[in-house]
Amino acid sequence: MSEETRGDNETSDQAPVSSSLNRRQFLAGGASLLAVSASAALSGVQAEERSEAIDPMHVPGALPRPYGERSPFEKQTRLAAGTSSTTPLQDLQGIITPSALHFERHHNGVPAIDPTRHRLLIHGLVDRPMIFTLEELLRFPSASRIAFIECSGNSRDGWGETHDSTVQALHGLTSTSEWTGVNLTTLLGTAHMQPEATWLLAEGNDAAALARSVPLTDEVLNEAMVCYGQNGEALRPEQGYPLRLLLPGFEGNINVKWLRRLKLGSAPFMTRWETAKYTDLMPDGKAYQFSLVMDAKSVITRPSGQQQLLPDFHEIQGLAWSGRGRITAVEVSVDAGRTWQTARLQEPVLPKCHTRFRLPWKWDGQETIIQSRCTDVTGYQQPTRESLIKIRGTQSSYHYNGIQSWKIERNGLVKNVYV
Ligand SMILES: Nc1nc2c(c(=O)[nH]1)N[C@H]1C(S)=C(S)[C@@H](COP(=O)(O)O)O[C@H]1N2
Ligand SMILES: [Mo]
Repeated sequence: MSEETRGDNETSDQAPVSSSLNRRQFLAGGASLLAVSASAALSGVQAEERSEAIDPMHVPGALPRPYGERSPFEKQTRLAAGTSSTTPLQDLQGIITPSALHFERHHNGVPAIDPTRHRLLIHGLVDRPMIFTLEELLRFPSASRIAFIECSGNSRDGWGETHDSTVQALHGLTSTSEWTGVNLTTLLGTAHMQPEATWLLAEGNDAAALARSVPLTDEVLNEAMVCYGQNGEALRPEQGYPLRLLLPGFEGNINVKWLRRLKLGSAPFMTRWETAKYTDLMPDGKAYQFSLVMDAKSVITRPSGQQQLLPDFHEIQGLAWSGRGRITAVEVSVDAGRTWQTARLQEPVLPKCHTRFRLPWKWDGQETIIQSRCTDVTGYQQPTRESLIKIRGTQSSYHYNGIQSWKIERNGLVKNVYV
């Protein structure tokens, strides 16, 4: 290959192997890649020649495959703890969470559901009780919406003592997908919902039989969807395959997965999920029920807990979201909250959706604390931990949205701290 051609290729999609990589390490790490992706192209080539063939410009690449996998060099994963797993927020790009990394929360495991046998029942205060197959639902006019889902227990460690942790472990019970399905009102119209209907019971087809009451406010009627699609394909089993309720901005648990039943009523159904669980204990011993909307929250994802920085240029990045609508501003402090700078919001900025923010920063190597705080379309500003606890006390398990503080130590290590 001539030098000119090589020059052209260096600016093409296929970047040359970095010369700073230790060749031996690279070959060792690349062995499995070769075995997996280039095996067809390389069959019959001797082992030594394979090592030489690692230069992607000198060997034909892998052939097309029916269902894609990420590069074997990419290692970020969900982090499972009991019946939930967290999204690696520190590794995400843009605003969409890959389906394979969407956080999971299930109260009694992920059911295996045959979509041809799955049914959705709509009954209660309707003139025409209906049972839908998935095939029938797929024939209704469809809608798509990019929205975050967040478990109300996300960030719950904030109610307790501070401890060394990562952004994934602390705040990773939230993810964003493009959801596709049928608007709830379309189905309620088909079943002829009666005017007295003001609440909806949504029940899942899993061993937890999770069931929650949904108030039929204008907002819910305008935005709720019965979804079968996620990021361009069918829902993942973990996200409710083959059907889930989507209530943008509402706490995770009311986005009922493996949806089998919608019952219309004129009062909340008071399931155990809204009495024994998912209430917020206040300092006076009373509990809030039906605290359904997720308030605005933001968190710096890079740099974040347990990462290590060099005193150099960095782009601070993070995510902000609000269950009440669009994020209108994110401010970042690099001096423990004394001064705040406006971060740039990366398009698209969508309502009830993760919004990425960015701010260039040169770390001078001095110990400091970095924070972000967001404002949503209602004018609500994310509170400090102190002001949140002043009102809510520390007995809550849910709906923690205080400002996250990351301390940068002199050695560059990033620690979760309270200020
Ligand atoms: N049927 C059913 N739906 C469910 C759950 C469940 O256990 N069973 N968990 C809920 C909880 S607590 C949350 S936070 C969200 C999580 O959605 P995800 O697993 O798709 O991220 O699903 C909700 N829907
Ligand atoms: Mo949850």
